[in-house]
Amino acid sequence: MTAVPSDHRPARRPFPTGFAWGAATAAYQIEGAAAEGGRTPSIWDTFSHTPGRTENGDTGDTAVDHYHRFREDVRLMAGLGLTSYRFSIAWPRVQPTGHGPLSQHGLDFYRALTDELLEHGITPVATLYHWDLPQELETPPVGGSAVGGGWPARDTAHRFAEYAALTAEALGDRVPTWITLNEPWCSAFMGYAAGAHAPGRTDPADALRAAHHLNLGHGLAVGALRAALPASARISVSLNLHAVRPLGESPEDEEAARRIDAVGNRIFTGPMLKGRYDDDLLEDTAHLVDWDALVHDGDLAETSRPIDLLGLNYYAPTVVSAPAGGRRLPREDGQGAGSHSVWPGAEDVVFHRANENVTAMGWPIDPTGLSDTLTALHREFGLPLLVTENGAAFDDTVSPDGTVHDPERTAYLRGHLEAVADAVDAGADVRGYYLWSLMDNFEWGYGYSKRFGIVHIDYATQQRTPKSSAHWYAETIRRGGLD
Ligand code: IFM
Repeated sequence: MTAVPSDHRPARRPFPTGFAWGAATAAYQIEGAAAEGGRTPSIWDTFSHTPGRTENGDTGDTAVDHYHRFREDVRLMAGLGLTSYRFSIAWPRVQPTGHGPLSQHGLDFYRALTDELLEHGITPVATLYHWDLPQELETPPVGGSAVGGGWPARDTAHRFAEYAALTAEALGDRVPTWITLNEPWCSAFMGYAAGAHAPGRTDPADALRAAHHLNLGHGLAVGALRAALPASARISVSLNLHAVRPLGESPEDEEAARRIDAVGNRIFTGPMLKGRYDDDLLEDTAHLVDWDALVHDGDLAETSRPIDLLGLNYYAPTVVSAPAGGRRLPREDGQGAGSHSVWPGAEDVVFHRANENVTAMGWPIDPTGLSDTLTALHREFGLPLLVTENGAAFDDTVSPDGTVHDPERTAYLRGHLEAVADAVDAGADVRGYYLWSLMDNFEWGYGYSKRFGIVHIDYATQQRTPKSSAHWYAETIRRGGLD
């Protein structure tokens, strides 16, 4: 990367000493090399290769070829001055069948990546699960085997803990911070209720089962990680908590917000951080799933094993109001109002999207949701916090001189770092910020049509070009805070 001009001014809003200035990515979104080194298909390979599932039929087969270009990418990170990098480990690359021994080939890739990071003074943060379940664990079990059925099946939680233990034993000497799951809400509800994410299933009861088994898998993995890692290791989870706001002040709108908070947020924070599912959540979803049968004795002690840091992924607030004409009674079969809704038990709640001041995803730009959520998490749980994702997609263009000028992204990042500073001022112990994303990449169902990176990718040549937001971020890091 070319040298970044610096005006040597000190930060007006300095961040705490030791604050991690990071960027985040995920394996399927960047690695490519989908069939190399013994990697087997994940549910996202199957889903993206199914016609009609992703924009333009895009897949992660090649992505941004990070598997072969990781050294160049680490040099880019070092040039920006990143102090930490959050990546995810592809489960089907290190444990191709989803059970049994690990692949040395797969581990070698992550050993080389983490060595390269450490040599450049960048602290690795590894996420164990960013949505790429080995396909063999999703395919229904055959011949009396317990393995398969995806996250609605209890066995998958145990498979995840086994994978976590083996991976931590292999890489624990070089990775100080481990994140169990990324955005389990998306895995459960986008994957098994709405069908918009892999594996593309649309059964609200299965989505709730998946949510519990993700909670269980998280807790079992925390136990396994503690046993495998040095005492100094830190363990976390990344939740995309919805900053839910009622549209108006009516009790009906407040009730709509309560319902979304229950199935959007507390379905994970409850079991993970308090050892319980709240009664209102159980009541809202009782017509869909038998919670007494789903949650076994001892499960909630597992799900709530203590973690060291809580990771928050934040992009935009969620504004809701009461269903027009009043709440619709659920049907016994869970179908009816929005049968492919991503909100089981709250299908009739009305969501309000903004038309102005939005990103290319149509997501409203409102950093107050970030400061509010960080402050609320600090008050409720008292844990050290990380912002493990935050960023924006815009329709970037390359100028004739080859540069990419993205002032909207810089403004977004600046506004959200201000929000982090506000939360710190209010007492929240925020230890780091990982912007999403280091590079443009495969944005799931949107394929390559949405660009979140601070580094532009020319997908035809794989050329990397830091955008103006990258230069701004580098200067912010150098200064240790906001100008
Ligand atoms: O690209 C995703 C990421 O994989 C998970 N969090 C949200 C990002 C933007 O949609």
